[in-house]
Amino acid sequence: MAREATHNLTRHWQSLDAAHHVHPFSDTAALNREGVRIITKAKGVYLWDSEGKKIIDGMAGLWCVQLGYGNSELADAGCEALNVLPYYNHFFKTSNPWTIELAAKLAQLLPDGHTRVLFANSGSEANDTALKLIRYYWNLQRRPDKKIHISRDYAYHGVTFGGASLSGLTPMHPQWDLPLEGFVKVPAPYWFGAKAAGYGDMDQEEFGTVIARKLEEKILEIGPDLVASFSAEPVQGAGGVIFPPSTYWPEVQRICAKYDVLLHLDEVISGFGRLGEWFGAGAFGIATDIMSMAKGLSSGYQPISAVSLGARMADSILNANEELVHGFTYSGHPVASAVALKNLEIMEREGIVARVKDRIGPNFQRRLRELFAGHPIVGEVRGQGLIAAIELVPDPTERRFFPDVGQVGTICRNYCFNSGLVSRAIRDTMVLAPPLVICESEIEEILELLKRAIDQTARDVGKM
Ligand code: PXG
Repeated sequence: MAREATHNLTRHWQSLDAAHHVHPFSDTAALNREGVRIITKAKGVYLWDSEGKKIIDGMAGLWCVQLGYGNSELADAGCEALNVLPYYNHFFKTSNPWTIELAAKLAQLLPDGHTRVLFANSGSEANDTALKLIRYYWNLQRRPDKKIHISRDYAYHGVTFGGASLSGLTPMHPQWDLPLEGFVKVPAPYWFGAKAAGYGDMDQEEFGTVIARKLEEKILEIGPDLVASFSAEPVQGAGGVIFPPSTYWPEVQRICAKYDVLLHLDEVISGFGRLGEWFGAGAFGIATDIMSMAKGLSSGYQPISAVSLGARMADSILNANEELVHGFTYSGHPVASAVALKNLEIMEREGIVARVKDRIGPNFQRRLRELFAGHPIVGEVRGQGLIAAIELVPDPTERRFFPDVGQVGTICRNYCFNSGLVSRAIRDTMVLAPPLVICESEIEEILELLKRAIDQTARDVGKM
């Protein structure tokens, strides 16, 4: 397409978008004054917009494109299913080969005991499904009073009534009168923010234990007989890439076991290799009763999610001798299943997870730390595998935030975006989670653009 024609199309699409399309998590009126950027194609770790500008995607879409864009094997797998069986469901004593094989493949990859999966179409649906199964489990145990769902500040578990109620990002609630009754929060194990939150100068290990014990205090305050579950991301993603101290997960597991509280892991971001293990459960040694997964399951090529049941829940639910009154029109969609199955096959064949663990992940983490050591506005670099956070602060010797939280992050994010790098700013924390197939030179390209953006930001705020 000639550049001029493409440019005209940009205006055309922008005006149609402004007239008819309401965007997620956006002020649509403000966005329309600015005009959206229209992404027209993608390959590997790169995107192109309708003006022909090339952009490097440091976020793998929304933390999901594990195999990068333009993988023709994934496209072919989807195409084949579209041609052979574009739709059929699992409601009427039926199934299809792709969904069956996907379930069996997941059972191989999932943590011990997780041999049963239910499918849905998004992370939010997976989490709502998980909440319903948790309720059902306790009803089957004849403990119907166990109904309270505990989760954490800064958690992101989706936008449906259940998912948003579980979420601990407070701006997600007031527009919708959420959270629903029965959803309770405890603090996040956010060590970098601990001093500002009034926890003093505790070291990371002590802080991890203190925050885990907040869960115990909350369970005791509510009454263990009323608490159904604790839901958590192994590493909190959209809440700011919060890595728990090493003491946190062992203590949380002890507490859940002691008070008979089901542990629900949300692996929507941490699953499928992001941390250099198949699941965050493996990365942190967490034994879990129920898990939600989505995003990287299909590398984002198709909307598909799953919930897996550990032995305890599966035994109870599958021996209930009654119909499980739940399921979506598109649960285990053949096309989405075919793509997810191929995605897992490629990840295994190419050793993607081991590559993140042993080579590209450690290199990415080392280079980030080297690059920002001693930087005048970088307070911390944290991460593992191919996920990382860079805290922008007024004084790197103190764990203290800029006064108008979010402003500096937005400045930096805009510099990134304008220079052709997609990075996320969460409050004043810059976040990277590139496709797992990224190579060394592409990492260097991202780091160079990010460094330049952070330098420019430092100059803007008078720190450089
Ligand atoms: N759990 C976690 C841990 C997530 O990160 C969901 C559940 C919900 O998934 P669905 O498929 O319903 O969106 C998510 C999604 C961001 C961003 O800006 C993050 C997500 C979604 C949209 C934006 O970081 N995570």
